[in-house]
Amino acid sequence: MRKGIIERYRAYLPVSQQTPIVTLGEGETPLIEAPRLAQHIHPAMRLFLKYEGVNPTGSFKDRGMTLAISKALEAGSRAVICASTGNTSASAAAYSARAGIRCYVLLPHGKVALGKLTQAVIHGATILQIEGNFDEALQLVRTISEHYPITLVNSLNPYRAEGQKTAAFEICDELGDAPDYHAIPVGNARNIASYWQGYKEYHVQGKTTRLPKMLGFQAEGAAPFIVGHPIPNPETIATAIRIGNPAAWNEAWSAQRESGGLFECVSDEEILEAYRLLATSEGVFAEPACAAPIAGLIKLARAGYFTAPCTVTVTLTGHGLKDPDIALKACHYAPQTIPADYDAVVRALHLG
Ligand code: AN7
Repeated sequence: MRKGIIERYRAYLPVSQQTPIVTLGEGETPLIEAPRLAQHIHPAMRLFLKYEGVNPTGSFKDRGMTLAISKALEAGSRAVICASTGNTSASAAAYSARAGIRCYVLLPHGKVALGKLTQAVIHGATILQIEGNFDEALQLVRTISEHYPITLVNSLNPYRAEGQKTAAFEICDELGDAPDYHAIPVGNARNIASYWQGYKEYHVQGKTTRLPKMLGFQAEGAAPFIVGHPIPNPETIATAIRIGNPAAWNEAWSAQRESGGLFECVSDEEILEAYRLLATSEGVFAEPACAAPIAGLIKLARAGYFTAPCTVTVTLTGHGLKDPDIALKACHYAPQTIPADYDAVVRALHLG
């Protein structure tokens, strides 16, 4: 049975025997080697995909949410609130239902993938869509959590980061050491900081011999780390990372600086191309935001960034089924309907 990340990594997490554990069996996600994709990117690269889409609610958010909700319950909280581009709200809604507490959600109107919205609805969250973007929603829920006894479960909640660092532990446990590079999509920027924290903790404990360079990738239209300051109107097809004012600004820069990594951005076209490439060449379906680091690795390799043989891990943060509309559009799918007839099928398949 999957114990969940709190039981698995209890020694590294701020829990006690008194903490009520709210879990859905998150973590232990597959680390999938991707030889075809690696060959496409750089012949001397070994590439591994950390497929976080198979977490209970379909994204990496569950690692932080199990801890945030458990600690909220321990503190006697009866309600939580978050702003979200979709995955945080899906996870918060599910873990709140599991814990038997209320969940309030603020979403940017019209900019949340249907699968994610559906999850918040089915788990019984109270949902409001605001006429504004994620950054504005986050500001609102921060203020509300200061005025009412409602726990904020956005990644400003320190337990979120603690839970999310366990993905780095799993990678090291499986590879036997840290990778040379870790590539990851960046939105509010907590996850890149959490991974870096996880890699550092394992290194200090003597579990690994090295630290990876952290490579953070943003969409061109939502790339505050590339322009060097927050931006007011972020825009990208990868709605998960449609964020202009990252909350973990300083921590993410520290991860980049300390690790000797970098931030880079890719266009929506490059994202969609990498998104299809991942699905067709490796059989892995991840949501568009996850294609940003794949597209980014392709871009870096073309620029000659990778010279020696290296091991690269990529976090695929969310499941592709979250956003089927984009997938069908990206593939220009046009249904072909034919008679239920043997000859018609053979003809339509160009077999005879
Ligand atoms: C699939 O759900 O911010 O850089 O409100 O859903 O830690 O913010 C989601 C972010 C990457 C970026 N990939 O992670 C939210 C939200 C996916 C995501 C990110 C998100 P951070």
